[in-house]
Amino acid sequence: MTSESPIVHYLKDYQAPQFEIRSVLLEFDLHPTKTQVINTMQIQRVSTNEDLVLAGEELELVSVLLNGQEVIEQCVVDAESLTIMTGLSEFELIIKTIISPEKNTALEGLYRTSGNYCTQCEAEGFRKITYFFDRPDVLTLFTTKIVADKADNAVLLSNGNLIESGDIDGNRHYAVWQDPYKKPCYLFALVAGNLECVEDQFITAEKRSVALKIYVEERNLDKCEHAMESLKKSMLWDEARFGLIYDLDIYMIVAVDDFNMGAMENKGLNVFNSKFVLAKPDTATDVDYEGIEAVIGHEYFHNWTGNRVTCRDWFQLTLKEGLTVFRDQEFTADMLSPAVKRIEDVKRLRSNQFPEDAGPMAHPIQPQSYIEMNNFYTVTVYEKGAEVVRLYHTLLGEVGFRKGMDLYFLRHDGQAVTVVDFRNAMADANGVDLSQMHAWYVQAGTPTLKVETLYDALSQTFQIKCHQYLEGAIEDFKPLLIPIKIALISEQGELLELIPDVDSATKIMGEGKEAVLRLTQQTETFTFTSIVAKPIPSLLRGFSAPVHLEYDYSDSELSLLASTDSDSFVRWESFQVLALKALKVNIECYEKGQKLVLSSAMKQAFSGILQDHSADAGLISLTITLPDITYIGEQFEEINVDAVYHAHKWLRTALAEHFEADLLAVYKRLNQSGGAYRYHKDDIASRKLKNACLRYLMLLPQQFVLGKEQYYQQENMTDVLAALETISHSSHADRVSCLEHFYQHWKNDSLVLDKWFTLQAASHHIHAFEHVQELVKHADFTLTNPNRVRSVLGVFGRVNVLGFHRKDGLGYQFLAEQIIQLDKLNPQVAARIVAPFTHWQRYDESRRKKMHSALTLILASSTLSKDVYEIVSKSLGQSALQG
Ligand code: B3K
Ligand code: ZN
Repeated sequence: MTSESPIVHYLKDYQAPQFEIRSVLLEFDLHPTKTQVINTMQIQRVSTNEDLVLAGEELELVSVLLNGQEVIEQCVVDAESLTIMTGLSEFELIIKTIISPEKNTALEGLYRTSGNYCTQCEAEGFRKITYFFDRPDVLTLFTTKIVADKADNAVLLSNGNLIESGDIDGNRHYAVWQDPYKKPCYLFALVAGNLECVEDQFITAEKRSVALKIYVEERNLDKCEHAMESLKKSMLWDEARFGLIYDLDIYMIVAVDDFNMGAMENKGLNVFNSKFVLAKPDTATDVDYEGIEAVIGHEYFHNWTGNRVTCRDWFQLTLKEGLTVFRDQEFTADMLSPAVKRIEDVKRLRSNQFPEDAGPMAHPIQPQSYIEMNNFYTVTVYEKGAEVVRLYHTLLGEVGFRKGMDLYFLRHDGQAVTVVDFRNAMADANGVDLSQMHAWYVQAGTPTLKVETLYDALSQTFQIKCHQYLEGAIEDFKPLLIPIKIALISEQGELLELIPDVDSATKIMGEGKEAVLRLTQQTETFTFTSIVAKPIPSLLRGFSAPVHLEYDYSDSELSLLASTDSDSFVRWESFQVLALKALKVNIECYEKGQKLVLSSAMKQAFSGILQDHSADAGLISLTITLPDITYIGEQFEEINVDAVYHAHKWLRTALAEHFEADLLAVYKRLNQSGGAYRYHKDDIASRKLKNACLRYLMLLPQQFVLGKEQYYQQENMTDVLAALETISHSSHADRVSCLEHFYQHWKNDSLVLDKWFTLQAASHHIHAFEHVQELVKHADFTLTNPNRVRSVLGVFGRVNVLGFHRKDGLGYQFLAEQIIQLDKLNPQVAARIVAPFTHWQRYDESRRKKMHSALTLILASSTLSKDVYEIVSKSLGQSALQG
């Protein structure tokens, strides 16, 4: 550890800022190893007499002028702060520091990427640029002057509007940017280098023209069209759906290759991982295209939900992230297929967030403490946070939700606020009491919703009894407000009219054939009348709350729902439950050494779905794809990796064998080559279904040629990669030559090369582990590029069940050693790679011990960052700092 006892930050300790910064002028003189930063702040005291303490790390302090007087001798400087003793109530402070962007491999603060300069400040990176109140509730007006060599830095960018620029001498030039909006320093950005730009414009609803500029390296100029289209669609969508209009005259996006996450919403100057900007049909898959549209939208939507209204402190992160994810989910749903999008989001939530919520890193969407804030940019804060925002939407309806959003902006534009302010706006705008929603913010864990039903033929009533609980939390469990969207279906598959009895009517929203049960107590019963025959309940339609649903459906009920329900989520889910049942049976068979079985219920449902020509191809593809291995594992207290892996593979192979002809027919119908690539929901859906069929067929050795032909014949990356992925899992003699062919073709395109690394790191090949050991020695592998690291080490730990969980523990040891090396360069990314280890207690005893040793090995590293320390120590239960 760098520091013996890491500081723990608690929400309960929050104190309002003691000083205000009226304005700040930042003057950068850029140099790879000696960038000078002059920070001139106009400061006003708010409190009585506290000393001025500014955050700062890894800065070389040159001078401190207080109202023009050098006071450096009277300052106290330590590794994390600068304290200035002064009793003045209003003063100017000028701090001069030197930093080295070139040496910054953590990619936080000001750093270099491909010879260009760029910044990343959220959450607490600004303190690596200059001494400042690096907290989101200190908002100020920024002016930024950048001076740099012309030859290496043709472009000089920062937030806001360019107000001045010019030459200094023959070799150097400068630019001055001014942001008219007050902002916290985490939204500051600077970019300089030799970049080219693609330009367009957007005319706002107020008829103002906004210049849109996407900056990339020259060789990537032909890959920006989709990003630009996505930006224009986002701007239009936010105006139409939320009445939110962009507020500056310029919107810039810069794509960089070395970036710790997806993108960053800096005011007027978004910095993006190039993965979420660059696309051409031959280099990017449908998933990439969709990711670009979603992330461009997400960062754009932050301009209102995040920038105009920001967070009071980092414990409120879900205020901007949960809300902005909800908004980007709705945007993608509107651009593509709402049904497919909802199911994909639920899948992601269950496979990533549910395990996090059940493990040692579990935390509420509003964490109560942290050591390193960057560790809390989690699926819980983001995705579960978005589900909680969706609860308001379900409870209030689109109109009520919009009223709440309008009031939120009316009250809080220009402020740094809390999740309670958001909830109050939603409640007040609709005249309702939403205080019970608080429990969703402070309680970790995925609640279980247990449903039982009772049909009484005599009174023709149908009772739905709902009970909620949280595993392990018996005494201090606070019942959550859970909206349960339902319908009742007759045995013929028809939706029934819902007529609640008098008691239930007050707790049920909606009328007609779909209703929302408002569960507010731990146990409640809802009764419907005039039901002439026992119905089948269609529960949690649209996945109306992030819970585990327990209801004892029979196989025939599941089959009926899977084939006829009008709610696509429930249709999909019913098949998934059937498949899970089948997998559980087979896992048990595998454990007992018995023969594995393909049940007739499974065959019937699979065949029904495959033959359903009326259904959306995207939905069919999602439905025929079995639950993923992580989600299956989650169903067991102790995960038997071998049994889960083998049962999963066996069942897929059995389905492929049984339905070979049908799968082949669908595959051939959809595998039309020729025709230009279109990013359109119908084309995406048919590629998705075709490749889902290919994945099954490639489990049969006699069908290998299909994948090989698709690989060599198709031109769009979606099809090429889907084929190569199936080839990479196989042990076929042509595997090596196909992978080599791809490498030779794409070795100079780093984003495509990432895909080549990913395929091999995820491979089910019997020697996958040895291959991964070779990959980290490959000339194109580097620990300094986060995308490359995630492609190999991230994928290996998360996806490669066979390699990572090798019985001899070598997979664990390998990853632990890589993490120790990576942590010295980039703690933020290293901490992410630890994630697969955090669930060590869920495995068999032998694996538990080996994973524990790997975690202990990491913890013993003499150079451990606080990022990795926090995750590892919490996983080992050595820290009392839970959530
Ligand atoms: N707000 C950034 C994430 C910053 C992560 C800092 N470790 C991107 C986003 O969520 O839009
Ligand atoms: Zn975000």
